Amino acid sequence: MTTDSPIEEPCSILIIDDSPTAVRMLADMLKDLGHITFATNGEAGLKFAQEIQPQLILLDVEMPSMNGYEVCQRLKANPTTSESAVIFVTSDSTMESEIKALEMGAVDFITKPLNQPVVRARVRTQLKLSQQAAALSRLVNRDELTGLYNRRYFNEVIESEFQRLRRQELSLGLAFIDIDHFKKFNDRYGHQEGDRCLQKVASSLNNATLRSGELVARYGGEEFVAVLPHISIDQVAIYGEKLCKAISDCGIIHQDSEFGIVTISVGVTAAIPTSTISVHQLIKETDKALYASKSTGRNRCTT
Ligand code: GH3
Ligand code: MG
Ligand code: MG
Ligand code: MG
Ligand code: MG
Repeated sequence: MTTDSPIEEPCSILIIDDSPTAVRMLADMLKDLGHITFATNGEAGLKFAQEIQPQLILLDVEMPSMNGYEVCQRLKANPTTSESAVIFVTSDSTMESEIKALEMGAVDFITKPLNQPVVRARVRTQLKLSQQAAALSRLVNRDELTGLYNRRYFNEVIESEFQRLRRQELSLGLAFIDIDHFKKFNDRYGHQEGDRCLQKVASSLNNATLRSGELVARYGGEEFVAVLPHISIDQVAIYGEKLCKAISDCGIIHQDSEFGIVTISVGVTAAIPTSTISVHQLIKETDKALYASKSTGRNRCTT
């Protein structure tokens, strides 16, 4: 990795500094490296960071009302903003303040007066690192064929959501989704067409799952799973019906199915997690509901 090699993907950089002159200088130095936004106080900076979730934040230390250290602390404490890399930019060049900044989770520390090549080199390095981290996280958490989250990530989310909703005494919904007669689809149309069908189904399921906090994953093969926090059993049943309709509306021809098109069967459950039920039981219940959909005719949702 060299500092002048191109940055591959569009990056977003947020500058938080109370001096408009400093903002202008930094923006000018970095304008070709990404999309630049700025805020001239900590509160506005936090709000922007939450909205745009930038790869990189250049953060001034001395600012009225909320200083850079406090801003950094809040950024790191909030899961929506904690992944953004923070570089402190300050005229305080003492060792103590550098240590303090790094201890707060900053990845680098640049002192004023600003030296353009140094600023650019350090910013490029962080942008590259953040791109590599994003690529790695895609590899670990996503399914290659469909782009959906994979089973590994689902396992992680269902465990943490189960614990969170147990503490909050709120309901957790789960949906299992299985394509009907998919073996026959492959047999007639070929494996490549089968892959394209999986991609279409995956994207329709994803589009039908819009609320924040909800997630659809590929569980394996032609099976998918959705995690739906704060949902009642009635609502989760409506969601399951909506999925069935979304897939049949795609109208993917399947001559060897009794419906003439590709359909799915869905099983759903919802429960408030307690100490007497486990994630494993919730999954088993949902799987049982899916099996009921299969054995009573397919292309339907069962609770
Ligand atoms: P049912 O309606 O009972 O669910 O029947 P089914 O044929 O869908 O179920 P079965 O479990 O018998 O077959 C699943 C098929 O899914 C078999 C397998 O070849 C196919 N499959 C699994 N993963 C992939 C994939 O990544 N690509 C393709 N093209 N096919 C896949
Ligand atoms: Mg300042
Ligand atoms: Mg299956
Ligand atoms: Mg199937
Ligand atoms: Mg099977």
